[in-house]
Amino acid sequence: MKMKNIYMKKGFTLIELVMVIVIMGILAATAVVKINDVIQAGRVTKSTADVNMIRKALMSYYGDNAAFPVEVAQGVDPGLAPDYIDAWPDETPWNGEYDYNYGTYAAFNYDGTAGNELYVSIDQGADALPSDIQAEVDNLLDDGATGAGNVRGSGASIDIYVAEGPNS
Ligand SMILES: [Ca+2]
Ligand SMILES: [Ca+2]
Repeated sequence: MKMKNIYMKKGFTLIELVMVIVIMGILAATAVVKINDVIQAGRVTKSTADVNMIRKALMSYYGDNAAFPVEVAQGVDPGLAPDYIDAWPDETPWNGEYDYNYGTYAAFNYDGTAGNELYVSIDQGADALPSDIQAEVDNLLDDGATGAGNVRGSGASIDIYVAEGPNS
């Protein structure tokens, strides 16, 4: 009895210690989840801003040239800088590249003319671009459904329909 009193006065009981450790673990896990949410939300915001900038630049390009740029490889500026944008964005927030595409995309063929669809892809890089994040990007730019509409998820990338028309 005497021993127990001394022990309790000196510090925590084992049960208290276990409870503290469990609570700290829960708090730490919650903090990690929240930090990850904040990081992903920032990436979604940045990528949609980049896409909107590219989209606007392409429409200005069309206004001046009555045509869209020809197809280029992933990560390559199709000719928008320096007149329409300062520079083609180096990378997506997921460490991938933006990809300007001029070609055929059956789901985006709205005018019935095959091969003149214009779309920008946010390609997956070193960091994963999971389907729930793709849906968040889609939600900001389109309808939130990655299998329909003007923004679609296609495995590792998100494709954003821009327009259809002749190229230069
Ligand atoms: Ca078409
Ligand atoms: Ca969509």
